[in-house]
Amino acid sequence: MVLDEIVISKAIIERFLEKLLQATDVDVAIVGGGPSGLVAAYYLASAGKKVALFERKLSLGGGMWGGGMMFNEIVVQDEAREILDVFDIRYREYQQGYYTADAVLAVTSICSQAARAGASIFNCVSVEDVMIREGRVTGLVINWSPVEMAGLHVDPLTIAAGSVIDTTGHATEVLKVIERKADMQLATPSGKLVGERSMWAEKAERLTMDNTRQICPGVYVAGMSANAAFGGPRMGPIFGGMLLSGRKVAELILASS
Ligand code: 48F
Repeated sequence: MVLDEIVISKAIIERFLEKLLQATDVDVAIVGGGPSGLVAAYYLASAGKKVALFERKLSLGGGMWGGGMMFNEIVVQDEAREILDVFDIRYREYQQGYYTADAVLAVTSICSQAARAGASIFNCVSVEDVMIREGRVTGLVINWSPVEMAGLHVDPLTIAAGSVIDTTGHATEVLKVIERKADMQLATPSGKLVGERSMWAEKAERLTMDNTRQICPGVYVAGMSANAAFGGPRMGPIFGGMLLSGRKVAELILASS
């Protein structure tokens, strides 16, 4: 067989366009491919939802690759151990209630299961805005990350979504756009973004679950973004809350549809 570069190019272009066309109208659009977004994508796609996940960076996994300070091990507490089992991530007990897992194994396992479950994952794509109709977020405005990075004057494209999840981590990027541009109250006491507080792992892990919820019509928030939105503290390199939050947001969306 003689390999033809043009066939290779056409194969990539056609197959990618199929994927992108499919993603122009989804049940759930997830912004951010860190642990919480990927876990949510897995549970939603496994339940038969049409899911697209957009990640700004070339690599998925968000803040999980680097463990703590680039020591690529993560800590997961007892409550979230069952999620490590779901994704077949090997772990070891460090001391009672604390488990460690290899960060690379954790990211690749969750990512692989999300993709196998049928979620369409778009890396190198940034969400720069939302679409709003009658007081509800109904879609996302997307562009290539290199366009954003180079500051090129290139208009984006838009996709429709039944629900949007902000799993952008510390940045709360979708919520910031909504606060800045839309006449919409968030479900915080002030109706505005509160912003994250300094490190307190115990409190933060608990609050991550409480703060995982619908935050305005059409938009849910999960992971570190949920804590930042509601004024919860950061938790550092313990990842049980992120995994449980990803599952919780999927359950909330499934229960509402
Ligand atoms: O930060 P990130 O890993 O969020 P997470 O799932 O997990 C947080 C932990 O990693 C850690 C922690 C506790 O253990 O505090 O930080 O809540 O992943 C967020 C992802 O969203 C991407 C970003 O590149 C990262 O990979 N992202 C952020 N803004 C956008 C985006 C955007 N506008 N469009 C697309 N992707």
